[in-house]
Amino acid sequence: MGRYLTVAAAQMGPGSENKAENVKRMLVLIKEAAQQKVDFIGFVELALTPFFAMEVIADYDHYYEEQMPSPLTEPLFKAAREANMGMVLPYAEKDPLYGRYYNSSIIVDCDGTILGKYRKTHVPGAMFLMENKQGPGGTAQKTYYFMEKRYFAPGDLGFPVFQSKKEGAKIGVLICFDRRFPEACRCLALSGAEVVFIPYNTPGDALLAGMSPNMNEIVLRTRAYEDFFYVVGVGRAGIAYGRQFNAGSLIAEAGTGDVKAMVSTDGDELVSATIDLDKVTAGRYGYHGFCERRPELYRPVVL
Ligand code: CDT
Repeated sequence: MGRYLTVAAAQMGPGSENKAENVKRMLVLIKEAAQQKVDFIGFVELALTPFFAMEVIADYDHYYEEQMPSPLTEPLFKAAREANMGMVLPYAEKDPLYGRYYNSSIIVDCDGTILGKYRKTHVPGAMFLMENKQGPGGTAQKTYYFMEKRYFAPGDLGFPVFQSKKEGAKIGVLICFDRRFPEACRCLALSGAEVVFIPYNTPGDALLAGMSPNMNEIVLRTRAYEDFFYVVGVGRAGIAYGRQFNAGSLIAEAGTGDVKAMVSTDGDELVSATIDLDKVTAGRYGYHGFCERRPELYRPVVL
């Protein structure tokens, strides 16, 4: 008898400035997930707001939540709990004690218990990105800043793994840019993560900056392959701030990187798949060779 879990990626189009509107759309996605008997649903990075890091904004305090659940998010907790569904809920966090801001995600179990929090570790900073494909020297090139460093401190919670009451599933979370760091993913694998939720906001310009338009899919599937966990990638879709966001939410198979499920639209869409958690440890320490690791030789990776 395996340990099976049905997981879902709740992709969302551009976020509204009205946070309650975003919550309404999320409730629709939870309702759909309940109909599909989903055990754990993952939302997109900064699900409660627009991806405001695309601009320099003077007044931004209103984007952040100081507590969870907050009055705004209580309906999400209630709907998920009533559907016996766990939830990965990414949001802009203000730590009231220190007044620091983080790009975070709360991890909520099927009975509404908060299992814990993850704070995005790798925060991308101001970068010049080319608006056209000609690159440096091109005539129509334009630059912009990717402003996350203005709005978020680097996460300080490491790479925790959370255990759900549902099948004892071991759940990890990385947020967007984090997925590009194999070290972060390997930390989760070595801590036993069986399924990793990866919410993201990837604007098209980031893909033009010398990257393949397939970058997101390649990275998500590669992490599932090399770290032998299931990946639930949850993307922002549609056009916002004049830029096309990547979409492409998918669920990738542990150990192979095969796509188990993928969205087909460029807007709000739920995609789900049933995963076999028992496959993970067996495969990781079996044919995938984790027992042959030589950490004594990997010192450069941690310096
Ligand atoms: N949100 C986020 O972390 N986006 C990064 C792009 C950074 S490069 C401008 C990503 O990896 O998609």
